[in-house]
Amino acid sequence: MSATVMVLMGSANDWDVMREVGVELAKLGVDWEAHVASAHRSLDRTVTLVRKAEGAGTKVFVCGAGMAAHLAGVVAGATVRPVIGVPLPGGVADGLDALLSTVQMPGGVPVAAVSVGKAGARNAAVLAAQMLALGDAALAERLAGARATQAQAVEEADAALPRGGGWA
Ligand code: RP5
Repeated sequence: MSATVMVLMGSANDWDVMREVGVELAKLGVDWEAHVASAHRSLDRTVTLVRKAEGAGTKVFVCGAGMAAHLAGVVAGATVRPVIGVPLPGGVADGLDALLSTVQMPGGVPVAAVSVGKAGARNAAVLAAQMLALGDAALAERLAGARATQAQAVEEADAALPRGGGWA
């Protein structure tokens, strides 16, 4: 049995950003596992890993890559499970390059692209949880709770601002 969400990244250097996927999934009570698997440097192993995981119960794949970011697309070609791509900064155009690679999938092989970098890693986790919540009422409730907590934090930040004349 493999984890419900499999997090893949093209390089160990991507972990600083991609760990945010695990942090967010753990908060939502979704089990996950992470692997370094490169579309370019270890193609055969990547495809084998994905096919095995699909057979062993993984429901959603989250793939982070930078530069010529082909990992999410390669994974999408190897599975019919949903694939979410996180474009990572660091290339010559600092993430715009990876974003363009991630969003330009040919018709018939979708990758859901999220924001570049840490915000994208967080959003990939939330989006994966939202997909899983379609068949899991308890997870849907936890997602609603997380949204409420987030809204409350904005209210608290607003309330903490100094008002008229408080800047001196
Ligand atoms: C991509 O190339 C990886 O996802 C990483 O973001 C980038 C650079 O990899 P390293 O040279 O740092 O291992 O495949």
